[in-house]
Amino acid sequence: MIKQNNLKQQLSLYLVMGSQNCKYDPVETLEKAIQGGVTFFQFREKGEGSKTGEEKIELGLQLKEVCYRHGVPFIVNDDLGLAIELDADGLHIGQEDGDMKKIKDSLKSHQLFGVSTHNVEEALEAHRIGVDYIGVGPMFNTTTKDDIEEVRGPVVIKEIREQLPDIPVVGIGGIKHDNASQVIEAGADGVAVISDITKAESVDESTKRIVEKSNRS
Ligand code: 3NM
Repeated sequence: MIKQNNLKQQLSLYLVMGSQNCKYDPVETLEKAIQGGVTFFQFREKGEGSKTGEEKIELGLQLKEVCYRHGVPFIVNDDLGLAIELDADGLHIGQEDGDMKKIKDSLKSHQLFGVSTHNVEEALEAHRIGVDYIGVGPMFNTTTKDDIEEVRGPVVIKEIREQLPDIPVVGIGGIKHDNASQVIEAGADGVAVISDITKAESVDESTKRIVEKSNRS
């Protein structure tokens, strides 16, 4: 349904979030973030304090409902079973989350497949497998994820763009309103953000600020 055509546009502000990242209620946080301008959403219920089992499924259903009401794609992080069970719009995995090709083949044809990459080699491999989009990180320092790779910054996006001019790309890691434009200028179609939205005092204001600052114009 949402496959490909306007994917690059839809990736412009990608909120990645689980309940463990939120200052406020996660359903309210997502609602406010979408009002503020979020265009793509990934349910990443992972790490300390995150929900598991039925609670995770229940939260996923609620967040999916918010996305559907607003026409925002709902992507599940890591958990193929959950992506199928919730009939999500797609699945996003990291480099260590299993055999990429097998996972891609397990998805339904309408489901998008995104992969986290950190350098040109990983991006080329993801492209070879036929992923719909890639995340590239970390752009900047972050405390949200402990096991990040070396920070090389937006230059990695520039390098990937030289090899893969058309692949949909988002930058991730430490992106905030004051550095988002560097990621877009390096060639990304969008920015993926956790804490600058989920930990903000005002979720919608913080989201709007990122939208304003990351505009290409
Ligand atoms: N992946 P924040 S960095 C989920 O480098 C994730 O691949 C990364 O959180 C990568 O926006 C990251 O709060 C955390 O910095 C991003």
